[in-house]
Amino acid sequence: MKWNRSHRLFKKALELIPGGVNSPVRAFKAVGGNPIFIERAKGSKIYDVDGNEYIDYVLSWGPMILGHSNPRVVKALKSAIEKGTSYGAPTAIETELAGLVNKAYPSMEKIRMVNSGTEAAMSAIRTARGFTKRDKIIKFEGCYHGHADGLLVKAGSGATTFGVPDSHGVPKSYAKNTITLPFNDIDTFRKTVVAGWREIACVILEPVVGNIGCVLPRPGFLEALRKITLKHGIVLIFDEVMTGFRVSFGGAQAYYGIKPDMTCLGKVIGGGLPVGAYGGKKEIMSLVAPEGPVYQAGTLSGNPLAMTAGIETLRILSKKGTYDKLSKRMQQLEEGLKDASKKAGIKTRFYRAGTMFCTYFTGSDVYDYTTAKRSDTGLFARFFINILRQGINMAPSQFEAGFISTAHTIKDIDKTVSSVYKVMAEL
Ligand code: KE4
Repeated sequence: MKWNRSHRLFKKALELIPGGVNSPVRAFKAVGGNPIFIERAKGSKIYDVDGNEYIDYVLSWGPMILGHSNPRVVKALKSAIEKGTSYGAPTAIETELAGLVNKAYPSMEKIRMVNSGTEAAMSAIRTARGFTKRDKIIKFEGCYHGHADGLLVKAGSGATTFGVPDSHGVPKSYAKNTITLPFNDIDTFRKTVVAGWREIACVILEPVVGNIGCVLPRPGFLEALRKITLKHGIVLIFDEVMTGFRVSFGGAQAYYGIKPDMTCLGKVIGGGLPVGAYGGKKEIMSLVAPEGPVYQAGTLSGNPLAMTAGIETLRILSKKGTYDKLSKRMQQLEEGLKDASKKAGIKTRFYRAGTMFCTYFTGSDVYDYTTAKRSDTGLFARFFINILRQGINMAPSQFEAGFISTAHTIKDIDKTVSSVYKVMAEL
């Protein structure tokens, strides 16, 4: 497989863009080699500038749940773009998308659209602080909620991948209001809350942690979080930017039956265009400007193109049978990947939640940041570059989730499984 054009483009990008990329995880730093540059994408496939075709399990880190260039989404965007790209004034389609989100996430009684998951998480936290008049927040090790200063403390995703879970440039005064606890450890959580609840505004978590791979909540963990936060007047924020419409149509909150006070969304609800959203109880969200004193704003928030792509995507996802098909496909992939690593004699642990998954290169269970970090990242890196050569595009980090789409066919799954076996057998 040749990557000459990608290498030339990367060299040029390095002169103008930090690390040659506009988001660190794309840089292949954790797996070695240079990133491939993409030319186009269609359905379950992406094509790089050297003409190579890949079955795509990154799917833009989650948004492309219908696969790339879904015909109905493209058609809707084409007609929307004819009417202009941004007005800086309210439109009916913002209310329409808010309505579709509210129907799928009834806990989100009021919703504010923003432009990224980072904006959603930071704004939700500011609102929770305004509501409780408390300053501290609790997050969990390995959870990633975007790159707002106070959240880059033991963060997941690229921050874990590159070993900078505590980013430079974040003043100690910011980080001191962030309490970071081990995920799935309810005793430590309970002790922390009992000792300091008067100062704690909110708890924010990924209910399934997609930013250290795919770490599932232990039975009872989410329920206990809900009970303890309710008791102490602490706002429970589910960051479902990744799990939203991925774990199920109603996200992790529907799947696990937990009603958070606030939710962050992103990715899928923009159908691949820049979007984020935060929302929750009316009494909390009524504090958000201009209704209340918590300020938050955005030039392109509720952008007509992002709203259009999001509406079309949710309309298709809400069609009966869509998630049955996705879960059947996911099941086939899970069985195949587990079988391939067993036959190849490679110790792995596979976890999935709905249509997101992760294969850890480890022989022991993974249930939090520490156990995820025990994975053999060197072996993963060798696996990654070789499976890429087989035309399978996986996330370029052991600490990221993989995703499937409605466009992935059984033929894609069969090819993926046979390629994984071939590569693993040669590791
Ligand atoms: P964005 O600001 O990247 O739109 O969203 C931040 C964010 C917030 N919350 C969760 C649970 C997230 O997963 C993310 C972003 N996810 C990463 C992938 N692990 C985005 C990929 C990247 O950083 O390039």
